[in-house]
Amino acid sequence: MTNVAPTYVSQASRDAAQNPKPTQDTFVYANGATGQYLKYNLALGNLSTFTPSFSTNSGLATPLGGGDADGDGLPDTFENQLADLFTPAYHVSGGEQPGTSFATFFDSVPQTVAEVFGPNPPRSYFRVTPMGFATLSGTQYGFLRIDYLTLWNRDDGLAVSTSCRLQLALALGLVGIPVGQILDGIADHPLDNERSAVLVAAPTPSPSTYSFDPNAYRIWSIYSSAHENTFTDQSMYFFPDQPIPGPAHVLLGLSRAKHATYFFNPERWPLIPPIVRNIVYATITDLWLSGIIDDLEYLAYLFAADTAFFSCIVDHFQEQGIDQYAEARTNVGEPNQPINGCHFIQDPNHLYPVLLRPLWQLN
Ligand SMILES: [Ca+2]
Ligand SMILES: [Ca+2]
Repeated sequence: MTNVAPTYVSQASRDAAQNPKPTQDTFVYANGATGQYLKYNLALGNLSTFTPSFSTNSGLATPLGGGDADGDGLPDTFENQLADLFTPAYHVSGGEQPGTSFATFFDSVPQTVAEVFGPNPPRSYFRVTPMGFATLSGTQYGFLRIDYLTLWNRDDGLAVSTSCRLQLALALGLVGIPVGQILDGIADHPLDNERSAVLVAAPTPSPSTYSFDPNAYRIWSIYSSAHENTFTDQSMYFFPDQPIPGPAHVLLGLSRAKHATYFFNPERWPLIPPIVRNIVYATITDLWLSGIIDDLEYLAYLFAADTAFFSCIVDHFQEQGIDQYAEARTNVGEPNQPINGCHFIQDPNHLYPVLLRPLWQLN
């Protein structure tokens, strides 16, 4: 008797779905200000190749201030100008629940919502912080990290039906992963601090001194945070072939309800990590090959895995057809020296550890 796997009608679609191609075209728009976009290619490990797009004019002047209010050695004026040169343009998903919006917060801990705005246009906060120096090809560069925060009053959670829960439990039960923790991680909750970040660098005007000329800086890497530090973490890094001069504004998609940040349209983007999905499919095949499950059970397990991975536990996004710069952009200062009424970033259960978490390491 030969082992021939029973035909499964959605095999092809499953294979395609395991390596979904982000819909690049979704983010190529004519910009009202300049009509210009620059494109960069990248290959990102086991993720699909995709092409972030950039526009070149944020169209909003950032208020300037003197001094160095957050005490990090970078003048306020410079921080604001630099952040403005690279501020993202956001595609905010349609279909948010009424009342779910970008928020401002009281100048205190714990982080507490003061007012809500939008979600159109978005509202953002940023932090510019020194990272150190590195010498490449005989030129010393000063590196800065810019966090761009999109802070919501709440996360409405991923809608997971009872049927979806059962399919997920069936699929993950095969490999001994309890679903409770995953479902907790994608459940609704008050507050929703999301972000992207940019690593920029400029040649130093003198040894180990940062340039305070914003126009001298270029993007070396971009980070998009999605379900950061959870089982379903989909955060990604983009490393351009050549550093990107400003002004350059990466276009980001913010998923519905969860507000995860992507370089592309994340509609139906699978959240269960590829390695877990592959182990589940391999296990199903092994069980069938060794005769532990019969043809019917084999198909039932495949159906459960397909449904759970590619229909249930996925992000959602409704394109509104516009990319928008944040209407208000506020410099939060540093975690240990907040400015502009942003002491809420010191909440130890929310932004404080997030802002201190390293995103890039200089060698
Ligand atoms: Ca400063
Ligand atoms: Ca700063």
